[in-house]
Amino acid sequence: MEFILVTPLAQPHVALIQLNRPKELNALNLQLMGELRDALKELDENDDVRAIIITGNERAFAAGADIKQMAGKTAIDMLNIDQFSTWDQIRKTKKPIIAAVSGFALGGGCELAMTCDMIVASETAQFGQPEIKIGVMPGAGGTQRLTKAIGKAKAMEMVLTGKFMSADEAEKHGLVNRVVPVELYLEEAFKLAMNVAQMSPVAAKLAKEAVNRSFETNLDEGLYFERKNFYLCFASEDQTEGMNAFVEKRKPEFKGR
Ligand code: CO8
Repeated sequence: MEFILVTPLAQPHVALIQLNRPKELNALNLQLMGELRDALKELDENDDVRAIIITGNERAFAAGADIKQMAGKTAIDMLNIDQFSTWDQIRKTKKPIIAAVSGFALGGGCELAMTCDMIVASETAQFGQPEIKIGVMPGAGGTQRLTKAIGKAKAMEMVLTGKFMSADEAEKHGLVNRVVPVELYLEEAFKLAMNVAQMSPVAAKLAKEAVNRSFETNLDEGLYFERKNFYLCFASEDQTEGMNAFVEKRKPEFKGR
């Protein structure tokens, strides 16, 4: 891996992926995205990993797709490169993913953070979809996920003017889970990830799938989907363990089975 650093067990059951093109503010070139896809697939298949953190560095989570790599491309080049199949695979990661964001999360960087399940932000984080300033528009989910997260008016303003949103504003509008001082954002992301990692991995996967389904379906279908996943939990040893532990007034030991 050239552009990302992967630590499968940075903490018990928690993996860390760091985007690592600091000079380019972690601009997401095709190779980086391919590496990220491959790393997530591996971590998804690793039974010891129950939650994943994606981070950048203090200055930038990621300043977007690599503009230099895209600049000379034609529509047909873009079609043939088909970079969004990589994004689709990332989206299908079953384990919970937390974005730990400091500094710039712009364009594809903001879209990557929103592809994660939760966002912990440093107070220096800035979110934006500034593609309009370079003559294009969001292409990796920005118009959809940002609108669902913060509502039409705010999303429209960001997408049409390229205006950034501060961490505090992002928290106020429901884009991020919490904002902490810059020296604590990674620690806070680990706290959240370790909290998730203590739960049943089976239930976590099924619950993530059900929450995400709410973006793609109507209430009736969503409730039906939720119910099926709820029933499926009862096929797991974790359900027996979790409920027995409650009755016996002890801490459950989930095995992910
Ligand atoms: N692509 C390539 N290089 C970048 C990018 C980028 N997105 N962002 C920054 N860099 C490079 C700069 O070119 C510069 O390199 P060099 O030193 O070689 O000139 C280096 O990073 C440092 O950047 P700056 O000197 O510009 O740093 P500043 O602190 O002055 O400014 C900004 C920081 C405001 C973040 C500024 O760099 C900027 O505006 N960057 C571009 C932001 C942007 O427009 N992002 C959207 C890109 S388009 C997009 O994301 C489409 C998504 C849909 C497809 C997703 C597929 C992955």
